Amino acid sequence: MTAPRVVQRQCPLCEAHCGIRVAVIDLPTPTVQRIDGDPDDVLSHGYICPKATALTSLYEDPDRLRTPMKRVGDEFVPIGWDEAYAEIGRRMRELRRRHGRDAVGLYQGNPTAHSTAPLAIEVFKRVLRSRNVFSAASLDQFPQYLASTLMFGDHFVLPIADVDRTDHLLVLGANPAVSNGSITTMPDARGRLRAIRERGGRVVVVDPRRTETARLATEHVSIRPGGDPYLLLAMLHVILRDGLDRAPDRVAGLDEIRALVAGHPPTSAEAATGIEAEAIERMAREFATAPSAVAYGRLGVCHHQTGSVTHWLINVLNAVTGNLDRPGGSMFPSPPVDIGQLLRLLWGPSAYDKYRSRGADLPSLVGELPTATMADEITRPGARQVRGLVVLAGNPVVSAPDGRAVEAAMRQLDLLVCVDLYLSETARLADFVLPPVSQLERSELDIIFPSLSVRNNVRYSPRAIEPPPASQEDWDIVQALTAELIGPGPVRRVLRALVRRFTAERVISALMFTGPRGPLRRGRRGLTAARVRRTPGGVDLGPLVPHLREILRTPDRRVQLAPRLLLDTAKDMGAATVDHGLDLQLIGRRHLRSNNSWLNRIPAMGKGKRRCTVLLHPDDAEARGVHDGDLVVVRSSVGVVELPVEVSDEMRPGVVSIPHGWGGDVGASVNTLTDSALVDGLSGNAAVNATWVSVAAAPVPAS
Ligand SMILES: Nc1nc2c(c(=O)[nH]1)N[C@H]1C(S)=C(S)[C@@H](COP(=O)(O)OP(=O)(O)OC[C@H]3O[C@@H](n4cnc5c(=O)[nH]c(N)nc54)[C@H](O)[C@@H]3O)O[C@H]1N2
Ligand SMILES: Nc1nc2c(c(=O)[nH]1)N[C@H]1C(S)=C(S)[C@@H](COP(=O)(O)OP(=O)(O)OC[C@H]3O[C@@H](n4cnc5c(=O)[nH]c(N)nc54)[C@H](O)[C@@H]3O)O[C@H]1N2
Ligand code: SF4
Ligand SMILES: [Mo]
Repeated sequence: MTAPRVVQRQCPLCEAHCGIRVAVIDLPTPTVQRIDGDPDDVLSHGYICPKATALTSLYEDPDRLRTPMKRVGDEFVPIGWDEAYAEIGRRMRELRRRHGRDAVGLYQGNPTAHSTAPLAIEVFKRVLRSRNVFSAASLDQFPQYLASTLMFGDHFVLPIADVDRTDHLLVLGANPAVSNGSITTMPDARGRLRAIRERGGRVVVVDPRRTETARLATEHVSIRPGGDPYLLLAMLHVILRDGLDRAPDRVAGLDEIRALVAGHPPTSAEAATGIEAEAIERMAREFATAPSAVAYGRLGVCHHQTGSVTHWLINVLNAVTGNLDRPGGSMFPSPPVDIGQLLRLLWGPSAYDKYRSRGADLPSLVGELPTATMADEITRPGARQVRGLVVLAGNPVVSAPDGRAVEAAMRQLDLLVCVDLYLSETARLADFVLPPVSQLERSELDIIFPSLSVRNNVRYSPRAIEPPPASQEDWDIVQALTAELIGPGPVRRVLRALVRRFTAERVISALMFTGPRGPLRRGRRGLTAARVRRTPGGVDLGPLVPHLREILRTPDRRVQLAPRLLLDTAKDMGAATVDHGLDLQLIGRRHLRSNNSWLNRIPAMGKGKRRCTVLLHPDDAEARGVHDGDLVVVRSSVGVVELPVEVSDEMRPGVVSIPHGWGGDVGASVNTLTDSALVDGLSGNAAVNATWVSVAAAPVPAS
């Protein structure tokens, strides 16, 4: 047997982008023999999680689509690429001709961020010029985008936790031990967190569940869901009251913050947080007096009606304690391609509230409407109604709140085109499904995650396996759809000719050449894409360095600590969410062996294993007469699901957890229970963790 060929690249399944080594035997047919961690990788140093092996399964899976499909009645039939494009193009153009440019919308899903596709997607959006653009970002990080827009002047100036150098990490609503970091790329988060403790630092995890991360921490603080902004206000109160602040000069608005938090002593936060005032006092002092400290928040705080306020307060806490833009604190990477600048070139400065959704009256952010309103924008008659939708690498039927309403809305569309590897719960409803090649069959130089990593770096992923001749990548599919939007004629001919020259690889080379580290600015020492492509394991560009002054986009070049909108909202914050007479608060979770809505369908990831369970505290279980393994009925104001219960004292009493991403064939979708009306009113982000439910033993089926 011939020795396998080994390709060093990254796993593009989650934000960690760990380096992997793919051993491939080419004959008689290309077969992946093994995937393991790449010790040469400059960021992950050999770490991988169990999901990396799913890449083999993804490549081999007979259920993965390999040809475009067209719906004929209730069936899907294979169709050629050209024929599919032509038909989709004709129908998109017809809808736009009859109903205007908003008639065709776009939903951009999470996996697009893990390829070069976003470059092509921005061009698609430019040509589409529809107000009906939605994405997974408003189910995820819109609060962070808005906080950055208002405080730093650009949504993509995103603070990153310098976990490798900090002395004190305060985690609010994130579980990096499972997620491996998000909007802070930190492969092997467990190792990095352990290292903080080993060097004498502290890790404090604020979470209603004693999570995998909490178990690694110095301290777990069990908070009531939604309590975080009150905790942060009270911590700021202590810090400013006791003169523990060290805010740098280039901030504006410290007096307004002082006035705001004066009215929020720790005792006033006890009810909303479920944390004793004394503990809050101590948390504040420990944070402020640590040599360096950083507060880091993610989905657990984004997914609340107070998402934007909380992310703002996290940034304020980092700033007033002198930890913004400082080693060991909250920092800003120096990537080789300035994504923010690129977006500004295409769209102008980060836009907020340029237009609003018709029904829920929510603001647009960076050219998108909140996905929580998508079903409504499809079903609500009127001039801007969505009649055709292109879904790129997304599964909103499972991932958006009130999934059943999304499904019903999808069925009502005149045209649904899904670009997906699988017949997902959403793609199943499509008129056309266009499948790109699988992850191992494409090459890419990642220009997104260097903007979000704990250490400056840039890495290349060559394809491990040659794709079949007539196959297409997301990049090609999006280009073709863009050409179809334009329609036949000279403009399209010119564009097509240009597109053939501007492959993703060439575009990225040019962006790097002209980028902040490229030869155009740095001369002969400049970093080129060619060098990155020649360097397996990637190019290490050193630790993060303070440079916020250079990237701030606020008019006065100062960090805005107290943007009026956030300040006013915080002054007005109600105490809790409406419980509809239900008695338990529902939160989400993730599992190391699954990824959002789709990896759990892949055989290698243990399809069907008992992971989609309701976690319930023993006291709550006892009160309801349910035992571990029993089936329970979970009811919200929106829907009902039936799932097995897992009794666990890792839950805070009064709080239950159901993992996100199940549904359809495996388990039940938590988004059957979530209400699309629950959003962070400022950013429009879905507030799925603000859901109230009841849990009861399922009726015993009659035998
Ligand atoms: N209740 C609740 N809801 C949530 C969350 C939660 O925590 N709780 N989390 C939210 C978050 S953070 C996110 S990011 C969203 C995710 O929401 P989405 O992006 O809508 O959903 P995904 O589950 O990521 O689905 C991705 C789809 O893309 C396909 N796919 C995978 N790789 C590729 C590729 O390379 N190209 C193409 N074309 N297709 C591909 C998959 O088969 C799958 O159907 O869900 C959100 N929804
Ligand atoms: N294995 C795996 N890794 C993933 C993913 C995956 O599906 N599987 N998805 C990827 C994606 S798209 C994303 S966006 C990231 C998400 O990355 P994370 O945000 O780190 O992941 P979550 O598990 O959603 O963590 C949210 C935490 O918030 C807690 N929480 C809920 N409500 C509250 C609250 O009110 N306050 C506080 N303080 N905590 C609360 C939950 O108990 C949970 O532990 O993970 C990425 N990585
Ligand atoms: S943590 Fe796992 S899924 Fe994420 S990039 Fe690393 S190996 Fe892939
Ligand atoms: Mo996400």
